[in-house]
Amino acid sequence: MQIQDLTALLDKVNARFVLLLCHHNADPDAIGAAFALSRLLERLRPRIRIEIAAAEGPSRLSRQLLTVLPFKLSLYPPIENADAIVLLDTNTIQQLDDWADRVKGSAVPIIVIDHHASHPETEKLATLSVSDENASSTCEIIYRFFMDMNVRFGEVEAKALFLGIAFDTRHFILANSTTLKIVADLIDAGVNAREALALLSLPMQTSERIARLKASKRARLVRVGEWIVGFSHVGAFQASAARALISLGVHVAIVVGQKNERLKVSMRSSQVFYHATGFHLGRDLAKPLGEYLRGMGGGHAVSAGANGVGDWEACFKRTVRLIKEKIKTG
Ligand SMILES: [Mn+2]
Repeated sequence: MQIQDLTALLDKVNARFVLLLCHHNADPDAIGAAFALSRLLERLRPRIRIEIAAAEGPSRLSRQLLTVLPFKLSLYPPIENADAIVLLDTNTIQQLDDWADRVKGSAVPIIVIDHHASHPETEKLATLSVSDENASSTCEIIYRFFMDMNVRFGEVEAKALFLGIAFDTRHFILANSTTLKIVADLIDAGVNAREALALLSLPMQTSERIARLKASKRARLVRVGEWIVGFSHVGAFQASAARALISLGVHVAIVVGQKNERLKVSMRSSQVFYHATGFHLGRDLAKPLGEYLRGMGGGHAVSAGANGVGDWEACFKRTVRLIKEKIKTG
């Protein structure tokens, strides 16, 4: 599908009201793409009224972007009144939560614009669809629509597209040269990249900062061969505190939260540690530690958690033993 197919379809059904829907907890890509598309359609078909909505509202991060993008999401979109419905960044209709059945039951054309592998059920429902897996983001597809129609975007549309691309490529780590050329064009259109990227991180709450600082102040360090294991305890934000210890320089961080007898343990390790030792936090530490604490544990290679009963001193000793045993025999 191309943008011309979309406008032709809107003309065919004589559309006067078009609804743009984003998936639940809409991320910056969905929000940016919906806003930029609404601006493009306004230029191409000025008489069409457009509303944008996100199932269950936008994500916390997207809410921050909405403070700089000049549009409002409709809280109760009149789905039944739409002459056409466009789904953005939405792979399956279930991602529309409570609105899914109403959209499914609608007799009007449904247009899907997405960059994930297309889902058969969604394809069946769609009158028109793009599911371009080569695109970094839905925003990249919308950028191409602007190019295809020879419509130059303003600074604010460029910013919306930039934010969506930056978010979906994890700040361009996943971007290829095509995407980076688009990004350069958006910056040429007036986007201040540094200011825009700052919008993509949420300010840390004071309580979280204090938890991280306390955890580092209380940290006990143990050397296991060439590796540094950091152990600490804090009342809240254990996972964040463990990440903080890793960024300070430990290879393995274990942060315990204790409430009466109950223990909650968050663990993180550095990639370097995992690749050199093969020590899998979920399998080799969280699981046996959870059993030792008469609770449960598990997780991924460099990020895991456990809970149970006991005290943090015992937990500390056990952890060091588990790491020593495994690294020696492994
Ligand atoms: Mn996306």
